[in-house]
Amino acid sequence: MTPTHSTTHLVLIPSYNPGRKVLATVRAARAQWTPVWVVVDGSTDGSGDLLREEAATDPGLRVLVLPKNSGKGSAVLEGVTRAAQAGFTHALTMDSDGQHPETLIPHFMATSQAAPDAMVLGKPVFGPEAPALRVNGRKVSNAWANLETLGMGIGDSLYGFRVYPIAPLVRVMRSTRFMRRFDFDPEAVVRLCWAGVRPINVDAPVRYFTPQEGGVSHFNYLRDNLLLSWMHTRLFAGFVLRLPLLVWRRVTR
Ligand SMILES: Nc1nc2c(ncn2[C@@H]2O[C@H](COP(=O)(O)OP(=O)(O)O)[C@@H](O)[C@H]2O)c(=O)[nH]1
Ligand SMILES: [Mg+2]
Repeated sequence: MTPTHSTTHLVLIPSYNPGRKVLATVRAARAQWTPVWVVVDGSTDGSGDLLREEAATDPGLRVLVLPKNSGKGSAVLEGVTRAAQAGFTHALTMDSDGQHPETLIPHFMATSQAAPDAMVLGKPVFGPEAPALRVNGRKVSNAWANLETLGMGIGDSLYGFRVYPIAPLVRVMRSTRFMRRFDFDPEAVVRLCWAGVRPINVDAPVRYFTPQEGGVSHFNYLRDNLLLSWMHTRLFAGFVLRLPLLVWRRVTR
């Protein structure tokens, strides 16, 4: 199969110490799409060199390196800023650790190309192996996100498998110094909804691997839940300020 080539839509993979699945993940994405860019976020596990070697023989792959770990949001912002300079208008973000369904890249891209003003959000379909703590934890974040947007239709606030229109994403990110780490995914959807970017939800399986299978997560239950709670507190305040606008949009739609 030849990967679909695009000059408007790229695949963007933020990557921090991703474990041994990274190369297979990037190759699987490359089998679906050209180009694929990886942002190595200050990784210290040798994956940066591995990816650079791969890019040396694959012109469809580009590797950007941040010298210091700066967080998922920062890595995505670096990637989309450079992508915009290169003329791209949309980015499909996905994880570097094999958890996301690479085979759905063309379908997500086609959905975005048919509705370029919208964002295409993956709606996770969990297998039986998904940890209950993560599955239930996101229900809380989803309830907040839907309240903060007055039910504009966010199917899932946390899943990182998404297509973003780059210009509004860069605009909302530049408007705040937050959403640079694990708070990126939920804050991005909420702020983009506020900016009038409509969500389209598409089902997408998510896989969880055991450490024996090469599964790696940098999610830290206490640290990241505190980060998310603080984020929703901020977003709730933003919601109250925007309430008249959101109500107005609702009634005029
Ligand atoms: N946690 C974390 N992930 C990062 C960072 N920078 C980039 N990423 C990437 O963001 C994605 C999600 O991270 P991960 O630890 O797998 O979180 P989880 O899938 O929610 O358990 C992966 O592709 C990471 O490599 C960072 O500083 N911290
Ligand atoms: Mg992961």
